[in-house]
Amino acid sequence: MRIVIVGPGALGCLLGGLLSKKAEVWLLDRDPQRAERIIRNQGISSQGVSGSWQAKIPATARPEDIGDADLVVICTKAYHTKDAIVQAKSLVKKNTAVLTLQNGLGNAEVIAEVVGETNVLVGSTQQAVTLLREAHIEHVAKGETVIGHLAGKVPVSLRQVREVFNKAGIEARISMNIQGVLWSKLVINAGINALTAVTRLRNGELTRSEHTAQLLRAAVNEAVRVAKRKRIKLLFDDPVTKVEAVCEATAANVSSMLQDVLARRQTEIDFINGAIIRQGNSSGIPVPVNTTLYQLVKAVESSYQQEVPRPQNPS
Ligand code: KPL
Repeated sequence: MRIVIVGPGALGCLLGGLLSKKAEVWLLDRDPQRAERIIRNQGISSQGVSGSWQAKIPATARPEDIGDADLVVICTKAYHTKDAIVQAKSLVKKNTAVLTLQNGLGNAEVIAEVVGETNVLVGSTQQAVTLLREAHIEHVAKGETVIGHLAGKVPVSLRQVREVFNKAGIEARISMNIQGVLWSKLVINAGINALTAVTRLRNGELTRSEHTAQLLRAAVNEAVRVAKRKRIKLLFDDPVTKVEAVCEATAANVSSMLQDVLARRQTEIDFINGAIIRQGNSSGIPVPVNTTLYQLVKAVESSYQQEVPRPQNPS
């Protein structure tokens, strides 16, 4: 099976490295210089819960170097989805599955606009991984990956993807309730990501202070009210307890949004708390805490240049 991972970020590197033990894997990058550096530096290296490993994976910014693919996994930031699938389009043939494991809502629909709904698989993963430096990751915690088909079918490709993931040690299962899967991850991200980005805390710290714990609960409860109004069937009965458990399970992790803020990058806030706000507005559910978190992250993101530096010798 030829697998192309689009986007060598934290998750892309993890999946690429693990899958390369069981399949032919390529990395497709939008940045040709970074792709060259990845090849020159012998691929991807990782430390953490899956042990220390290195994976020599070919990387390129030119899809024509690859030919075609059996599986394309989109691992870019949500705001790069359109560019990523346009770049990868020539790899997608009649039987190619295109899987999105990105955060937030709307990625699968953007992909389907470019390659058609039939080939699109959607999923969500609870793997916690940090990009320490280019192509070097820390695998902080393992977690289940749930996949499904955008139109609710079970094409052969879905079973094949589950099989190759499981063989590579990436625990995966198929769900017919894919909207529930996406919304469940959205609720988790809405509770954790923005709050860690604003406070600069690791996931595990959020439940240790009553102040952040209260905000987490409020953000989660708002998101759940929106989901219920939209008749989404979440994967857990007690969402607050679930999100607190994710904080514990990924206690040492720097959330993807905090990683973005620390690197002074654009965040995925528009696709997470921003999505809750849009869906809340269209269903008449007030979401004041999500709105405040959204505004705060937007303020941080738009003012990296204006940050007051830490004093050299604080007294
Ligand atoms: O998905 C995550 C993220 O950081 O984006 C969680 C589950 C919060 C793990 O850090």
